[in-house]
Amino acid sequence: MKNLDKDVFKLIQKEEKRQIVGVELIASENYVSDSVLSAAGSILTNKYAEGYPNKRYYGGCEIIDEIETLAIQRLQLLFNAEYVNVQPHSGSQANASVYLACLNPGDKILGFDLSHGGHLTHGSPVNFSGQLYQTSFYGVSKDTGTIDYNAMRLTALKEKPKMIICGASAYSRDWDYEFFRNVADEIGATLLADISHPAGLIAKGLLKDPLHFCHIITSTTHKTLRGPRGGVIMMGKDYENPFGYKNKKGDKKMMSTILNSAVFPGSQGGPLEHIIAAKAVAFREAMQDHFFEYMMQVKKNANHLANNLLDLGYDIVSGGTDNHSLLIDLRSKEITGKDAEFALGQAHITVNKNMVPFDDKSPFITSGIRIGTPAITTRGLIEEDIDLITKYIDESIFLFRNKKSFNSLSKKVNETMKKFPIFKY
Ligand code: DSN
Repeated sequence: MKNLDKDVFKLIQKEEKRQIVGVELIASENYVSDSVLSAAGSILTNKYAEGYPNKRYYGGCEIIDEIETLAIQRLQLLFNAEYVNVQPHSGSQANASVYLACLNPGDKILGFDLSHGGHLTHGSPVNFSGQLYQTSFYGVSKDTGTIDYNAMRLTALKEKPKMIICGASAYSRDWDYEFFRNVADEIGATLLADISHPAGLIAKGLLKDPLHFCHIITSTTHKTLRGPRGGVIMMGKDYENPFGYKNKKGDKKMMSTILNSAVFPGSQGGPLEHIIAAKAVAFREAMQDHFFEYMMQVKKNANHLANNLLDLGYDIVSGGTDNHSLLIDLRSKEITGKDAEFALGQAHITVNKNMVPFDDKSPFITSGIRIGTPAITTRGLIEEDIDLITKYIDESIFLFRNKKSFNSLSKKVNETMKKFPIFKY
């Protein structure tokens, strides 16, 4: 390629190398296909298309309309959803749009506690969601590390939130959406499921389907779904105003219309049509049989890694995993999450430090690390390779605690990852 900006492209090449030589264990990351990358890097980035297909505020949108319509149709098929919006720039934007559609500032919401595995946009005081709305939280039980459903119900009955949010950033178990729906019905609340993390597993039927029970679903497209960075909103079969939704002026309107207006013009301007094209490509990939095999292997790898770590004396919150991720409580290993993240980084293994439920350390230090298998599974690692990764994780922590060099370990990690190229599909 001619005329590249050398400063930027040298850095992109360095980052590409980092992604190739290391073990990527951040639960929310993945490697997209060449086709997704090509669409995301295409000339579609040049086009403004405020509005929706066939209802745009700009000329020249005929082809863009076809692309966005493809993305919509494919996402509908993938999740068996009746309503979808593919325009949110991110999961946070998708959630912001849903709140704008359903809530007034000052209304009450009930979400999963960030320090137990929830997400910033589910009511954290440092996020707009905790500043615009009155928040209360549910969490996990200290004994089991799994959601305390009865306590959640009691909080809901006491606080009577207008919206209940299920979904998490660091929770390795499946969700009882039916229980949440019953509680929402008891108090007349709207039920939102943010499935950003497990979306790919849900699409392939490997976890419970929230579209049967939750009024509205939001997701990102770049985690287990393995698409470009972005967000979506969906509704299941009940979508055309079955819950007596009214807009904020009290007029009865279709929820789909209210949600579309909340995305554009409510909270976003021009959609990122290059990203919407890349979403369309990823949704098609996720409809293929090989994506089911991929998701199965992601689960097997996560489960295998959890069992290996348990055998080595690590504490896993909730004792294991149903999905693609696990949360390790490092307190028994006498290392903080921050130090463990650093130690693994020295060995070219990337994770993020993470609070564990009932953590006594700050979010900058933490007592845990979160690990996920979507990215390494994309590269082709299976159970026998996970045995090696487990050894590398354990060795990193040993080397850090004993102040030893990481040179030989990081070389072993790089050699291992050479066998698993990216962009092979
Ligand atoms: N920060 C993302 C994650 O890693 O889970 C969610 O926003």
